[in-house]
Amino acid sequence: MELPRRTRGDELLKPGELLSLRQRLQNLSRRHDLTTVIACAFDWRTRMLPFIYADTHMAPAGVRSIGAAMLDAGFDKTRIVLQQWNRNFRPSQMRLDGRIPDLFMVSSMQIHSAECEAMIRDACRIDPAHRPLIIAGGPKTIYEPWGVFSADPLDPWGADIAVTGEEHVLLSLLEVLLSIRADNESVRTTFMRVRNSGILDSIPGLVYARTDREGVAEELVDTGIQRLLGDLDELPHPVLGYRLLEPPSRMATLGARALPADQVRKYSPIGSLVLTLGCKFACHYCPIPAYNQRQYRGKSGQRIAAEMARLYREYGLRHFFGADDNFFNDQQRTLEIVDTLASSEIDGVRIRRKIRWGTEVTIHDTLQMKDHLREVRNAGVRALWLGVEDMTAALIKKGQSVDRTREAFHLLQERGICPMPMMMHHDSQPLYTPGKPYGLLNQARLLRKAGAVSLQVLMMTPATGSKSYEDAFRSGLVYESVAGRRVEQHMLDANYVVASEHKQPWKKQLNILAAYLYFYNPLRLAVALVWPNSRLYLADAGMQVIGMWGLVQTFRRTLGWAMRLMRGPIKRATKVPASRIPMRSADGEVSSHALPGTPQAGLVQLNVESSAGTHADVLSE
Ligand code: B12
Ligand code: SF4
Repeated sequence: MELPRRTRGDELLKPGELLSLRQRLQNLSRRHDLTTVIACAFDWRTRMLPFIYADTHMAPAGVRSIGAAMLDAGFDKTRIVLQQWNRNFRPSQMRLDGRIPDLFMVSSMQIHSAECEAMIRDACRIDPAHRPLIIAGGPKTIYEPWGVFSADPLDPWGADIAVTGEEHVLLSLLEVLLSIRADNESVRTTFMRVRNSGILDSIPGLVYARTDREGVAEELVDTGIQRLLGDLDELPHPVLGYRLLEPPSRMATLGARALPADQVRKYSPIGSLVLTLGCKFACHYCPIPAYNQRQYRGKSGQRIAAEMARLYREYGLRHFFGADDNFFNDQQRTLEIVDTLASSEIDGVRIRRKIRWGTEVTIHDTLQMKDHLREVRNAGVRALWLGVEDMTAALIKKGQSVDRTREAFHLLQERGICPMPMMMHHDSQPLYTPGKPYGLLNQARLLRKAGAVSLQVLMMTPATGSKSYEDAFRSGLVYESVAGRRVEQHMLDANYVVASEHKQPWKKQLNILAAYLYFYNPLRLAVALVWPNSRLYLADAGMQVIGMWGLVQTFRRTLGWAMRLMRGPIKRATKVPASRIPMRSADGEVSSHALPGTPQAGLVQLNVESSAGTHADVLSE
């Protein structure tokens, strides 16, 4: 089920709204000496193809943006801890500026939920009198905010509040809390004092627990779907977030200082940057269009050029990854960005000579842009990840076909841009189809011949916040356990076969390994180096090395699962994984984030059918 859309015309913040909020907080922060730790949850069991290098060599933009917003607001005692770099970090032992922080924030994707929970539990070990205000956010809480709360009196733990939105939601929350914070009062005490007063209900994008018992949520109040920032130029500069990174270490505690500027590039050689957000397509398995409330948001070319130049100067960053959902989504906006970048300079030298970057696009939009791919390369673009999914469009039609995919790949190769296909394996796709382009290996071969430099093959897996999410559970497609092993959240990364109607699902698991092995192997590496057949041969060889390393990890992690799938039995899930804690909106109606099956606070039951615009219908009081 998709996130509901706000009333038409009320999806976006008013122009300038974030700027004035930032200004107000800058004034307010002078009276509050706050220390903040922002942790990025990372489950190491997810390390495998197709993201094996990027997952740890790119300081994530989510925590950096939140850190940048804090620093910009005037809270310079802020530290960002990445579990990717600090595996042993224990929130219960953290000290910043010699004291337990006032705020502890956690950011998590769904697949890193176990680590997110472990960190929150650990933070809850801090004596309540000194405990920081615990705020959870990021892609996990955007779709499943209840996942950071406990309803079990025998097992109390939980965040104080979940943010289901972006920077401005957090800053609005802080503005309210700091405006009413008494002298020497902890921020958490202020929060507890006002939580039940309804004062937070005017900030859309929050979910908090109403309770009288520490760590036990009796009901969750959802203030609704956030308003989105339309003009991303209003965001604080990303250079700020990099100043706050905790240096990599094996310690449970924090270092005395943040990572020095001259070390940033060593640990995070790729800089992820928000350029645009949103996508015009409506793939049933994708939550992105609904999350963005069908809006397409972006930064100006000038702002992007300035950000890249400053990040290059301050940290020596030369490689960037655009956090775009579909960078070519809107041709006019794309051209404005690439033309500006192509004509920009850093220290008198064209940007493309200093900076290389890549991002995500679709086949359809690449072909629409075919006359402009030279400008795209001149803007510094060297790699584009394309959602090919299934070349024959048997899974989803979004303007791709075998010929169109080939054409797009050839055009990109010709222009010196690496085409990086992202494929989706599904139940009806065989491993090999003689003479036809339908099989997975046939497509991997076609893509390779068309110039693909890397390969991503994921299994079709229900995504939270997507249109087809609940149907996958209701129809019995999704597994609960296989051969006695439960499907855990870290396995929802689409590398594991966890939702299938195939009679022999182990074949699907092995097909993915076979496709990767076909693509990444020592023979191809040798060919790439000895008989290069394109100008992109160095990138090709590099990707082969990373690919083989990742493939070893993928074998190690998923082969056992293939064996279990072979052995069985497979137990299927019967219910959508909804909140067990009752939820409601601030005015007592149905919560915007509740999935069907969620108990309604004060009411008996929610209908299991969803309806357009609302997540569930109230059956009875
Ligand atoms: C870049 C990217 C990656 C990179 C990440 C590298 C890195 N270290 O940064 C790579 C390529 C490695 C990657 C991999 C995967 N990704 Co990815 N990725 C993205 C992408 C395109 C951009 C992420 C980003 O930087 N966004 C910009 C930042 C600013 O946004 P943000 O992280 O959402 O943070 C904002 C808010 O969430 C909020 N927020 C975040 N944290 C916090 C914390 C607090 C306290 C608060 C208050 C607020 C808050 O404020 C932030 C500022 O606006 C997003 C889609 C998107 N456009 O966001 C998907 C996305 C994050 N990926 C997703 C997925 C599923 C994956 C994979 C599992 C892929 C797969 N198999 O399908 C793997 C996981 C790999 C791993 N082991 O972790 C999903 C996550 C869904 C979910 N519910 O968790 C997303 C959202 C795409 C989607 N389907 O919607 N990904
Ligand atoms: S094209 Fe990509 S981003 Fe757009 S809706 Fe489809 S899967 Fe999502």
